[in-house]
Amino acid sequence: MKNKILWLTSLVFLSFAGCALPEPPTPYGVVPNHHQMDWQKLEYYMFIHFGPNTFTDVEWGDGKEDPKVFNPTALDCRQWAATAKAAGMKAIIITAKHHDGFCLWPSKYSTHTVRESAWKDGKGDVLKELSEACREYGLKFGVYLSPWDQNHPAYGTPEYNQIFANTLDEVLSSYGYIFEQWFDGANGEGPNGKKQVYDWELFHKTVFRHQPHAIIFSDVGPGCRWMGNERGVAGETNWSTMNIEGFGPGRDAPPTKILNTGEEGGAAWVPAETDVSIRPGWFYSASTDESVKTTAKLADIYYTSVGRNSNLLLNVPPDRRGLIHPNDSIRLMEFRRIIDESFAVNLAQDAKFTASHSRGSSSKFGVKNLADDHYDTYWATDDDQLSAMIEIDFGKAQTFNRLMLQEYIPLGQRVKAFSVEYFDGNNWQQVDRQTTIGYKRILRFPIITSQKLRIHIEESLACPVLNGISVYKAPEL
Ligand code: FUL
Repeated sequence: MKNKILWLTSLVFLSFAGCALPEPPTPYGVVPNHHQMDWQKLEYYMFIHFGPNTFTDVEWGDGKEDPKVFNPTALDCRQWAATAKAAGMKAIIITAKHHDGFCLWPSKYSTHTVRESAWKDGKGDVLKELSEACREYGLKFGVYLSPWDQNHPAYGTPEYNQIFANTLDEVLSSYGYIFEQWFDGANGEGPNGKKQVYDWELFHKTVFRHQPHAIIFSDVGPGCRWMGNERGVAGETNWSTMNIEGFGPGRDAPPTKILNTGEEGGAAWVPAETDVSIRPGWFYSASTDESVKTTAKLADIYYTSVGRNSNLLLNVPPDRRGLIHPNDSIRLMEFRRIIDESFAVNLAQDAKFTASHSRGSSSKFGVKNLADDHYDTYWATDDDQLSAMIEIDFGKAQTFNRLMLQEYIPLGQRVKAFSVEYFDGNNWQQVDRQTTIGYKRILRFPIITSQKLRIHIEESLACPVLNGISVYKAPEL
Protein backbone atom coordinates (compact mmCIF):
# COMPACT_ATOMS: atom_id res chain seq x y z
CA MET A 1 0.00 0.00 0.00
CA LYS A 2 2.77 2.39 1.06
CA ASN A 3 4.66 1.55 -2.13
CA LYS A 4 1.60 2.18 -4.21
CA ILE A 5 1.12 5.64 -2.68
CA LEU A 6 4.75 6.44 -3.30
CA TRP A 7 4.46 5.24 -6.85
CA LEU A 8 1.32 7.30 -7.47
CA THR A 9 2.88 10.41 -5.90
CA SER A 10 5.94 10.14 -8.13
CA LEU A 11 3.73 9.63 -11.16
CA VAL A 12 1.75 12.78 -10.38
CA PHE A 13 4.98 14.68 -9.74
CA LEU A 14 6.57 13.42 -12.94
CA SER A 15 3.59 14.30 -15.09
CA PHE A 16 3.54 17.84 -13.66
CA ALA A 17 7.27 18.19 -14.22
CA GLY A 18 6.83 16.97 -17.80
CA CYS A 19 4.20 19.62 -18.44
CA ALA A 20 6.02 22.45 -16.69
CA LEU A 21 5.63 25.57 -18.75
CA PRO A 22 8.86 26.97 -20.16
CA GLU A 23 10.10 30.20 -18.60
CA PRO A 24 9.64 33.38 -20.60
CA PRO A 25 12.80 34.70 -22.28
CA THR A 26 14.85 37.06 -20.12
CA PRO A 27 15.03 40.66 -21.42
CA TYR A 28 17.81 41.18 -23.95
CA GLY A 29 20.09 44.20 -23.56
CA VAL A 30 18.55 47.53 -22.67
CA VAL A 31 14.75 47.69 -22.72
CA PRO A 32 12.16 50.50 -22.69
CA ASN A 33 10.84 51.70 -19.34
CA HIS A 34 7.07 51.66 -19.00
CA HIS A 35 6.78 55.39 -19.84
CA GLN A 36 8.61 54.71 -23.09
CA MET A 37 6.25 51.81 -23.74
CA ASP A 38 3.20 54.06 -23.24
CA TRP A 39 4.82 56.65 -25.50
CA GLN A 40 5.60 54.13 -28.25
CA LYS A 41 1.98 53.03 -28.38
CA LEU A 42 0.87 56.63 -29.17
CA GLU A 43 2.42 56.18 -32.66
CA TYR A 44 1.01 59.33 -34.27
CA TYR A 45 0.50 62.84 -32.89
CA MET A 46 0.41 66.51 -33.84
CA PHE A 47 3.13 69.14 -33.77
CA ILE A 48 2.01 72.77 -33.66
CA HIS A 49 4.33 75.61 -34.65
CA PHE A 50 2.67 78.88 -33.73
CA GLY A 51 3.98 82.27 -32.62
CA PRO A 52 5.15 85.63 -34.03
CA ASN A 53 6.59 83.81 -37.08
CA THR A 54 3.01 82.96 -38.07
CA PHE A 55 2.39 86.70 -38.43
CA THR A 56 5.72 87.82 -39.89
CA ASP A 57 5.93 84.96 -42.40
CA VAL A 58 9.40 83.75 -41.44
CA GLU A 59 10.70 80.41 -40.20
CA TRP A 60 13.14 81.85 -37.70
CA GLY A 61 12.28 85.14 -36.00
CA ASP A 62 15.22 87.04 -34.53
CA GLY A 63 13.57 87.99 -31.23
CA LYS A 64 13.33 91.66 -32.18
CA GLU A 65 9.73 91.37 -33.36
CA ASP A 66 7.21 93.66 -31.73
CA PRO A 67 5.18 91.27 -29.51
CA LYS A 68 2.07 93.11 -30.73
CA VAL A 69 2.37 91.26 -34.06
CA PHE A 70 1.04 88.19 -32.28
CA ASN A 71 -2.70 88.73 -32.64
CA PRO A 72 -4.76 85.75 -33.83
CA THR A 73 -8.27 86.92 -34.63
CA ALA A 74 -10.16 83.71 -33.90
CA LEU A 75 -7.80 81.44 -31.98
CA ASP A 76 -9.54 78.22 -31.03
CA CYS A 77 -7.47 75.46 -29.46
CA ARG A 78 -10.54 73.24 -29.35
CA GLN A 79 -10.53 73.30 -33.14
CA TRP A 80 -6.90 72.10 -33.11
CA ALA A 81 -7.72 69.32 -30.64
CA ALA A 82 -10.87 68.30 -32.52
CA THR A 83 -8.84 68.13 -35.74
CA ALA A 84 -6.08 66.05 -34.14
CA LYS A 85 -8.65 63.69 -32.64
CA ALA A 86 -10.54 63.29 -35.92
CA ALA A 87 -7.21 62.68 -37.67
CA GLY A 88 -6.55 59.70 -35.38
CA MET A 89 -3.75 61.40 -33.48
CA LYS A 90 -3.15 60.72 -29.80
CA ALA A 91 -1.46 63.93 -28.58
CA ILE A 92 -0.37 67.49 -29.39
CA ILE A 93 3.04 69.10 -28.84
CA ILE A 94 3.22 72.90 -29.18
CA THR A 95 6.12 75.34 -29.61
CA ALA A 96 5.63 77.07 -26.25
CA LYS A 97 8.83 79.02 -26.98
CA HIS A 98 10.66 78.99 -30.32
CA HIS A 99 14.10 80.47 -31.08
CA ASP A 100 12.70 84.05 -31.06
CA GLY A 101 12.06 83.67 -27.32
CA PHE A 102 8.38 84.60 -27.50
CA CYS A 103 6.39 82.74 -24.83
CA LEU A 104 2.88 81.53 -25.65
CA TRP A 105 2.04 81.86 -21.95
CA PRO A 106 2.51 84.94 -19.70
CA SER A 107 5.87 83.87 -18.29
CA LYS A 108 7.22 85.79 -15.34
CA TYR A 109 10.75 85.16 -16.60
CA SER A 110 10.36 87.08 -19.86
CA THR A 111 8.99 90.36 -21.18
CA HIS A 112 8.38 88.92 -24.62
CA THR A 113 5.15 86.94 -24.20
CA VAL A 114 1.43 86.81 -24.97
CA ARG A 115 1.06 89.31 -22.09
CA GLU A 116 2.87 91.93 -24.17
CA SER A 117 0.90 91.01 -27.31
CA ALA A 118 -2.29 92.52 -28.69
CA TRP A 119 -4.15 89.20 -28.40
CA LYS A 120 -6.95 89.29 -25.79
CA ASP A 121 -5.50 92.58 -24.50
CA GLY A 122 -2.54 90.66 -23.14
CA LYS A 123 -4.77 88.44 -20.96
CA GLY A 124 -4.52 85.27 -23.05
CA ASP A 125 -2.59 82.04 -22.42
CA VAL A 126 -2.29 79.61 -25.34
CA LEU A 127 -0.84 76.82 -23.17
CA LYS A 128 -3.79 77.00 -20.81
CA GLU A 129 -6.31 76.89 -23.64
CA LEU A 130 -4.54 74.07 -25.47
CA SER A 131 -3.90 71.92 -22.39
CA GLU A 132 -7.60 72.20 -21.48
CA ALA A 133 -8.68 71.38 -25.04
CA CYS A 134 -6.38 68.32 -25.05
CA ARG A 135 -7.91 67.10 -21.80
CA GLU A 136 -11.40 67.62 -23.21
CA TYR A 137 -10.58 65.57 -26.33
CA GLY A 138 -8.63 62.86 -24.53
CA LEU A 139 -5.30 63.83 -26.08
CA LYS A 140 -1.96 63.97 -24.35
CA PHE A 141 -0.24 67.35 -24.15
CA GLY A 142 3.45 68.10 -24.72
CA VAL A 143 5.64 71.18 -25.04
CA TYR A 144 8.55 72.31 -27.19
CA LEU A 145 10.84 74.85 -25.54
CA SER A 146 13.88 76.12 -27.34
CA PRO A 147 16.80 76.92 -25.03
CA TRP A 148 18.14 79.12 -27.84
CA ASP A 149 16.53 82.49 -27.15
CA GLN A 150 17.29 85.47 -29.35
CA ASN A 151 15.29 87.84 -27.20
CA HIS A 152 16.27 87.20 -23.62
CA PRO A 153 18.91 89.73 -22.49
CA ALA A 154 20.59 87.14 -20.24
CA TYR A 155 21.10 84.62 -23.08
CA GLY A 156 24.83 83.92 -23.44
CA THR A 157 25.57 84.57 -19.75
CA PRO A 158 25.87 81.98 -16.94
CA GLU A 159 22.59 83.27 -15.41
CA TYR A 160 20.59 82.24 -18.44
CA ASN A 161 20.68 78.49 -17.69
CA GLN A 162 18.89 79.08 -14.39
CA ILE A 163 16.44 81.44 -16.10
CA PHE A 164 15.66 78.78 -18.70
CA ALA A 165 15.28 76.19 -15.91
CA ASN A 166 12.85 78.54 -14.13
CA THR A 167 10.93 78.94 -17.37
CA LEU A 168 10.70 75.16 -17.73
CA ASP A 169 9.69 74.85 -14.12
CA GLU A 170 6.88 77.33 -14.68
CA VAL A 171 5.48 75.51 -17.72
CA LEU A 172 5.87 72.04 -16.29
CA SER A 173 4.09 72.89 -13.06
CA SER A 174 1.20 74.91 -14.48
CA TYR A 175 -0.57 72.92 -17.19
CA GLY A 176 -1.12 69.42 -15.81
CA TYR A 177 0.33 66.23 -17.24
CA ILE A 178 3.03 66.75 -19.89
CA PHE A 179 3.74 63.54 -21.80
CA GLU A 180 6.72 64.82 -23.79
CA GLN A 181 9.24 67.62 -23.40
CA TRP A 182 10.71 68.51 -26.79
CA PHE A 183 14.18 70.06 -26.66
CA ASP A 184 15.49 71.69 -29.77
CA GLY A 185 19.26 71.38 -29.88
CA ALA A 186 19.74 74.58 -31.95
CA ASN A 187 22.26 76.84 -30.31
CA GLY A 188 22.78 80.21 -32.00
CA GLU A 189 23.70 83.65 -30.83
CA GLY A 190 21.55 85.76 -28.56
CA PRO A 191 20.91 89.52 -28.49
CA ASN A 192 24.43 90.19 -27.16
CA GLY A 193 26.06 88.14 -29.93
CA LYS A 194 27.01 85.33 -27.55
CA LYS A 195 26.15 81.64 -27.61
CA GLN A 196 25.06 79.77 -24.52
CA VAL A 197 26.66 76.64 -23.09
CA TYR A 198 23.53 74.75 -22.10
CA ASP A 199 23.26 72.99 -18.75
CA TRP A 200 21.32 69.95 -19.93
CA GLU A 201 21.63 68.20 -16.58
CA LEU A 202 19.86 71.10 -14.88
CA PHE A 203 17.18 71.21 -17.60
CA HIS A 204 16.48 67.48 -17.35
CA LYS A 205 16.35 67.59 -13.55
CA THR A 206 13.81 70.41 -13.81
CA VAL A 207 11.61 68.47 -16.22
CA PHE A 208 11.62 65.34 -14.06
CA ARG A 209 10.89 67.27 -10.85
CA HIS A 210 7.33 67.95 -11.97
CA GLN A 211 6.86 65.37 -14.71
CA PRO A 212 8.87 62.28 -13.71
CA HIS A 213 7.24 60.22 -16.46
CA ALA A 214 7.91 62.74 -19.27
CA ILE A 215 9.64 61.54 -22.41
CA ILE A 216 12.43 63.98 -23.15
CA PHE A 217 13.08 64.36 -26.87
CA SER A 218 16.46 65.49 -28.18
CA ASP A 219 19.15 64.21 -30.52
CA VAL A 220 20.17 61.83 -27.76
CA GLY A 221 16.99 61.40 -25.74
CA PRO A 222 16.98 60.33 -22.96
CA GLY A 223 13.31 59.53 -23.69
CA CYS A 224 13.31 59.44 -27.49
CA ARG A 225 15.60 60.66 -30.25
CA TRP A 226 15.51 62.81 -33.35
CA MET A 227 15.85 60.43 -36.29
CA GLY A 228 18.17 62.65 -38.28
CA ASN A 229 16.09 64.40 -40.96
CA GLU A 230 12.92 66.45 -41.34
CA ARG A 231 11.71 64.62 -44.46
CA GLY A 232 9.84 61.92 -42.57
CA VAL A 233 12.22 59.09 -43.51
CA ALA A 234 13.45 56.90 -40.65
CA GLY A 235 16.12 54.32 -41.43
CA GLU A 236 15.07 51.05 -43.04
CA THR A 237 17.28 49.61 -40.38
CA ASN A 238 16.09 51.24 -37.20
CA TRP A 239 17.30 50.13 -33.79
CA SER A 240 15.71 51.78 -30.77
CA THR A 241 19.07 51.40 -29.06
CA MET A 242 22.00 53.79 -29.38
CA ASN A 243 25.17 54.76 -27.55
CA ILE A 244 24.68 58.23 -26.10
CA GLU A 245 27.63 58.35 -23.71
CA GLY A 246 29.85 61.31 -24.61
CA PHE A 247 27.23 62.84 -26.95
CA GLY A 248 24.75 65.66 -26.44
CA PRO A 249 22.00 67.50 -28.29
CA GLY A 250 22.75 69.90 -31.16
CA ARG A 251 26.38 70.23 -32.16
CA ASP A 252 27.41 67.38 -29.84
CA ALA A 253 24.98 64.96 -31.46
CA PRO A 254 26.05 61.65 -33.03
CA PRO A 255 26.23 61.70 -36.87
CA THR A 256 22.79 61.96 -38.48
CA LYS A 257 23.34 58.58 -40.15
CA ILE A 258 23.45 57.01 -36.68
CA LEU A 259 20.43 58.99 -35.48
CA ASN A 260 18.61 57.63 -38.50
CA THR A 261 19.33 53.95 -37.84
CA GLY A 262 20.13 53.73 -34.14
CA GLU A 263 22.81 51.24 -33.17
CA GLU A 264 22.67 47.49 -32.80
CA GLY A 265 23.33 46.63 -29.18
CA GLY A 266 23.47 50.35 -28.17
CA ALA A 267 23.62 50.95 -24.42
CA ALA A 268 20.55 53.24 -24.15
CA TRP A 269 16.92 52.75 -25.19
CA VAL A 270 16.22 55.90 -27.26
CA PRO A 271 13.53 55.11 -29.84
CA ALA A 272 13.13 57.29 -32.93
CA GLU A 273 10.57 60.05 -33.37
CA THR A 274 9.96 61.38 -36.88
CA ASP A 275 9.11 65.10 -36.97
CA VAL A 276 7.96 66.41 -40.30
CA SER A 277 5.67 69.21 -41.46
CA ILE A 278 2.52 68.87 -43.53
CA ARG A 279 3.68 72.06 -45.32
CA PRO A 280 7.08 73.03 -46.72
CA GLY A 281 7.76 75.19 -43.62
CA TRP A 282 7.22 74.62 -39.91
CA PHE A 283 5.18 77.83 -39.48
CA TYR A 284 2.04 78.77 -41.37
CA SER A 285 2.40 80.87 -44.50
CA ALA A 286 -0.37 81.73 -46.94
CA SER A 287 2.23 81.13 -49.66
CA THR A 288 2.15 77.39 -48.85
CA ASP A 289 -1.63 76.95 -48.88
CA GLU A 290 -1.38 75.10 -52.17
CA SER A 291 1.62 72.98 -51.20
CA VAL A 292 0.17 71.03 -48.31
CA LYS A 293 1.53 67.48 -48.67
CA THR A 294 -0.66 65.16 -50.71
CA THR A 295 -2.46 62.21 -49.17
CA ALA A 296 -0.12 59.87 -51.05
CA LYS A 297 2.91 61.67 -49.62
CA LEU A 298 1.49 61.52 -46.10
CA ALA A 299 0.80 57.82 -46.51
CA ASP A 300 4.35 57.37 -47.75
CA ILE A 301 5.62 59.16 -44.62
CA TYR A 302 3.48 56.90 -42.46
CA TYR A 303 5.26 53.87 -43.90
CA THR A 304 8.72 55.42 -43.52
CA SER A 305 8.05 56.40 -39.90
CA VAL A 306 5.45 54.31 -38.06
CA GLY A 307 6.19 51.51 -40.53
CA ARG A 308 9.87 51.67 -39.59
CA ASN A 309 9.79 51.50 -35.83
CA SER A 310 9.33 55.24 -35.23
CA ASN A 311 6.60 57.47 -33.86
CA LEU A 312 5.28 60.17 -36.20
CA LEU A 313 5.03 63.79 -35.03
CA LEU A 314 3.26 65.58 -37.89
CA ASN A 315 3.38 69.37 -37.83
CA VAL A 316 0.13 71.18 -38.68
CA PRO A 317 0.68 74.93 -38.23
CA PRO A 318 -2.37 77.09 -37.43
CA ASP A 319 -2.92 80.18 -39.56
CA ARG A 320 -3.11 83.86 -38.58
CA ARG A 321 -6.67 83.46 -37.36
CA GLY A 322 -5.36 80.82 -34.95
CA LEU A 323 -7.16 78.00 -36.77
CA ILE A 324 -6.00 74.97 -38.70
CA HIS A 325 -6.54 75.81 -42.35
CA PRO A 326 -9.09 73.66 -44.24
CA ASN A 327 -6.45 72.60 -46.80
CA ASP A 328 -4.53 70.91 -43.98
CA SER A 329 -7.50 69.41 -42.18
CA ILE A 330 -8.98 67.96 -45.37
CA ARG A 331 -5.65 66.26 -46.09
CA LEU A 332 -5.49 64.92 -42.54
CA MET A 333 -8.93 63.36 -42.87
CA GLU A 334 -8.10 61.81 -46.26
CA PHE A 335 -4.87 60.47 -44.82
CA ARG A 336 -6.70 58.92 -41.89
CA ARG A 337 -9.25 57.32 -44.21
CA ILE A 338 -6.46 55.73 -46.29
CA ILE A 339 -4.70 54.34 -43.23
CA ASP A 340 -7.94 53.07 -41.67
CA GLU A 341 -8.93 51.43 -44.92
CA SER A 342 -5.50 49.89 -45.39
CA PHE A 343 -5.46 48.20 -42.01
CA ALA A 344 -9.17 47.46 -41.54
CA VAL A 345 -9.02 43.74 -42.35
CA ASN A 346 -6.22 41.48 -41.18
CA LEU A 347 -6.22 38.70 -43.76
CA ALA A 348 -4.16 36.52 -41.43
CA GLN A 349 -6.67 36.76 -38.57
CA ASP A 350 -8.06 33.25 -39.13
CA ALA A 351 -5.11 31.82 -41.05
CA LYS A 352 -3.19 28.77 -39.90
CA PHE A 353 0.19 29.73 -38.48
CA THR A 354 2.98 27.21 -38.04
CA ALA A 355 6.52 27.78 -36.83
CA SER A 356 9.71 25.77 -37.20
CA HIS A 357 10.40 26.42 -33.52
CA SER A 358 8.39 27.47 -30.49
CA ARG A 359 9.78 27.94 -27.01
CA GLY A 360 9.74 24.67 -25.05
CA SER A 361 7.44 23.38 -27.81
CA SER A 362 4.75 24.97 -25.67
CA SER A 363 1.59 26.72 -26.83
CA LYS A 364 2.25 29.37 -24.18
CA PHE A 365 4.81 30.84 -26.57
CA GLY A 366 3.21 29.46 -29.69
CA VAL A 367 2.18 31.04 -32.97
CA LYS A 368 -1.44 31.59 -31.90
CA ASN A 369 -0.11 34.61 -30.02
CA LEU A 370 0.85 36.23 -33.31
CA ALA A 371 -2.72 36.70 -34.44
CA ASP A 372 -4.49 37.49 -31.18
CA ASP A 373 -5.12 41.06 -30.15
CA HIS A 374 -3.25 40.89 -26.86
CA TYR A 375 -0.14 43.03 -26.78
CA ASP A 376 1.50 41.01 -24.00
CA THR A 377 1.25 37.51 -25.48
CA TYR A 378 3.98 36.49 -27.87
CA TRP A 379 5.66 33.75 -29.85
CA ALA A 380 9.28 32.99 -28.96
CA THR A 381 11.88 30.32 -29.56
CA ASP A 382 14.24 28.61 -27.12
CA ASP A 383 17.16 30.70 -25.92
CA ASP A 384 19.70 29.08 -28.23
CA GLN A 385 17.47 29.23 -31.31
CA LEU A 386 18.30 32.49 -33.12
CA SER A 387 16.53 31.80 -36.42
CA ALA A 388 13.13 30.40 -37.29
CA MET A 389 10.53 30.10 -40.00
CA ILE A 390 6.89 31.08 -39.56
CA GLU A 391 4.40 30.00 -42.20
CA ILE A 392 0.95 31.45 -42.73
CA ASP A 393 -1.59 29.37 -44.62
CA PHE A 394 -4.66 31.45 -45.45
CA GLY A 395 -6.67 28.32 -46.37
CA LYS A 396 -7.41 29.81 -49.78
CA ALA A 397 -5.71 32.29 -52.09
CA GLN A 398 -5.62 35.82 -50.71
CA THR A 399 -4.56 39.07 -52.34
CA PHE A 400 -2.35 41.36 -50.29
CA ASN A 401 0.38 44.02 -50.42
CA ARG A 402 1.27 44.79 -46.79
CA LEU A 403 2.84 42.79 -43.99
CA MET A 404 2.97 44.10 -40.42
CA LEU A 405 5.41 42.61 -37.92
CA GLN A 406 5.82 43.48 -34.26
CA GLU A 407 8.54 42.50 -31.83
CA TYR A 408 7.64 42.33 -28.17
CA ILE A 409 10.01 45.15 -27.20
CA PRO A 410 9.45 45.01 -23.43
CA LEU A 411 11.96 42.13 -23.77
CA GLY A 412 14.29 44.18 -26.00
CA GLN A 413 14.82 44.61 -29.73
CA ARG A 414 16.36 41.44 -31.18
CA VAL A 415 15.70 40.72 -34.85
CA LYS A 416 18.58 41.68 -37.14
CA ALA A 417 17.63 40.11 -40.46
CA PHE A 418 14.50 38.55 -41.89
CA SER A 419 13.01 37.71 -45.26
CA VAL A 420 9.53 37.13 -46.60
CA GLU A 421 8.44 34.67 -49.29
CA TYR A 422 5.14 33.64 -50.88
CA PHE A 423 4.23 30.33 -52.49
CA ASP A 424 3.41 30.58 -56.19
CA GLY A 425 2.00 27.06 -56.39
CA ASN A 426 5.35 25.49 -57.24
CA ASN A 427 8.07 27.44 -55.53
CA TRP A 428 8.67 29.95 -52.80
CA GLN A 429 9.35 33.43 -54.22
CA GLN A 430 11.09 36.16 -52.29
CA VAL A 431 8.98 39.23 -51.49
CA ASP A 432 11.50 41.20 -49.48
CA ARG A 433 14.58 40.88 -47.32
CA GLN A 434 15.02 43.34 -44.48
CA THR A 435 16.87 43.97 -41.24
CA THR A 436 15.19 45.27 -38.08
CA ILE A 437 11.58 45.00 -36.90
CA GLY A 438 11.20 46.71 -33.51
CA TYR A 439 7.87 47.88 -32.09
CA LYS A 440 6.27 47.92 -35.54
CA ARG A 441 7.50 47.21 -39.06
CA ILE A 442 5.26 47.45 -42.10
CA LEU A 443 6.45 46.18 -45.46
CA ARG A 444 4.88 47.41 -48.70
CA PHE A 445 5.14 45.33 -51.86
CA PRO A 446 3.35 44.96 -55.20
CA ILE A 447 0.10 43.06 -54.93
CA ILE A 448 0.46 39.28 -54.52
CA THR A 449 -2.17 36.57 -54.72
CA SER A 450 -1.18 33.44 -52.84
CA GLN A 451 -2.40 30.98 -50.26
CA LYS A 452 0.83 30.92 -48.31
CA LEU A 453 3.31 33.39 -46.97
CA ARG A 454 6.34 32.70 -44.83
CA ILE A 455 8.65 34.79 -42.72
CA HIS A 456 12.17 33.66 -42.15
CA ILE A 457 13.80 35.19 -39.10
CA GLU A 458 17.35 34.79 -40.35
CA GLU A 459 19.29 36.38 -37.55
CA SER A 460 18.41 37.60 -34.09
CA LEU A 461 20.63 38.92 -31.31
CA ALA A 462 18.80 36.65 -28.87
CA CYS A 463 15.86 34.30 -29.38
CA PRO A 464 13.24 36.13 -31.48
CA VAL A 465 10.12 37.31 -29.62
CA LEU A 466 7.23 38.53 -31.79
CA ASN A 467 3.76 39.50 -30.64
CA GLY A 468 2.07 40.29 -33.93
CA ILE A 469 2.04 39.35 -37.61
CA SER A 470 -0.75 40.61 -39.84
CA VAL A 471 -1.39 40.86 -43.57
CA TYR A 472 -3.42 43.47 -45.44
CA LYS A 473 -4.56 44.64 -48.81
CA ALA A 474 -4.18 48.41 -48.90
CA PRO A 475 -5.64 50.55 -51.67
CA GLU A 476 -2.95 51.48 -54.20
CA LEU A 477 -2.59 55.27 -54.37
C1 FUL B 1 14.36 72.81 -35.70
C2 FUL B 1 13.99 74.29 -35.62
O1 FUL B 1 15.11 75.10 -35.93
C3 FUL B 1 12.86 74.49 -36.57
O2 FUL B 1 12.45 75.83 -36.65
C4 FUL B 1 11.70 73.63 -36.11
O3 FUL B 1 11.23 74.07 -34.86
C5 FUL B 1 12.15 72.16 -36.02
C6 FUL B 1 11.09 71.26 -35.49
O4 FUL B 1 13.29 72.04 -35.22
O5 FUL B 1 15.51 72.52 -35.02
